[in-house]
Amino acid sequence: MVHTGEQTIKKQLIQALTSAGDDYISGQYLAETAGCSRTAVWKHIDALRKEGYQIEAVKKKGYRIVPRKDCLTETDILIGLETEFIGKSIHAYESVPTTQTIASELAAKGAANGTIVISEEQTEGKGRLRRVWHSPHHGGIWMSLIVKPDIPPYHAPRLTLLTAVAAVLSMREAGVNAGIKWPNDVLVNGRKIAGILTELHAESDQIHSVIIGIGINVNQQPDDFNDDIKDLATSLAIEKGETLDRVTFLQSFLMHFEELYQLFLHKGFLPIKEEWEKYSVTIGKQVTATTAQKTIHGYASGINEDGVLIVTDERTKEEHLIYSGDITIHQ
Ligand code: BTX
Repeated sequence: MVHTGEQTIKKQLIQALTSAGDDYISGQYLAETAGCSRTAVWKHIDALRKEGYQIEAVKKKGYRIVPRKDCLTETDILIGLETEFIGKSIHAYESVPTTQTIASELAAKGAANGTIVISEEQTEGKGRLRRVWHSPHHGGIWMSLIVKPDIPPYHAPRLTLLTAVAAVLSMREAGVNAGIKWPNDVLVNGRKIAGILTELHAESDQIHSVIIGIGINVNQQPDDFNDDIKDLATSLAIEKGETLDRVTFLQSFLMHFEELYQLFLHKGFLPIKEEWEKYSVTIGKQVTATTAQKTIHGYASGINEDGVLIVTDERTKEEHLIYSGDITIHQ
């Protein structure tokens, strides 16, 4: 993460170099475009190389960028990102154990609302309940988003549902018909394409931060999935039959998230709940709900204003509120 002024210069340099394509452009031209000295151009080109850009420098000709594939760098994500505050501060890594821990540490040190931590690979990606989240190199989007909403801590689970809606909207925009399985699985044709893990840092009546971890399978092919998830998982590329530009997809996700987040803060949970129900694949189905205490077979009739699933027992007709657990859907 760098200061805004430096980031603006880097963005301008990348845009100028990219639009020049195969041609070299002079240091002087770059300096004029970015409004800085030639020494500053050199310094920022050096910083961009460290971020992973391949930029050639040839005497008397100038600079040229080597096109590269879809990398989730801070500069690439910021170019064209139209949000106000979500994703405006980015910590991008090549490989980390889990983005969740880094985000928690940054939040404790006062990271800005909307900061994201993203990595090309996670070696210890976490799911819920100490499950593993497979996060192979260059296949997906593994990201933790820090938000600091002024809401009571017990409302924080609503953000999980909101995030699932943002994921579904960005997937549908990319041409993939995703749905939501309560509480947080994003599915396509019954296979998991994304997972969400929300962690709360709060005192009894006040939220310090919410760390929303989201893993989205973007460009994996069937062989990229481990044996244990081969039959359960899918990716956007598998569903669409072509690879996607992860940066564009991420920008669309962040935009949808910000819109829904603002809506939630200003208008409450109802509009989010309605969107969630629209894309739910659980509501209106016969399900088996397994919680730590019990197993219920019944009809999933809806969610309440806390995002709690309502299941009506088939035999007794009693309504059960499912706060957390796993759901099997029977067609
Ligand atoms: P979950 O507990 O709902 O799902 C975990 C289960 O999903 C696993 O037990 C496995 O069966 C399956 N699974 C594991 N990896 C994948 C995958 N890549 N695609 C499809 N299915 C899979 C869901 O937990 C929460 C996931 C959050 C992941 C993000 S990534 C960024 C952040 N950092 C981090 O460590 N976790 C979050």
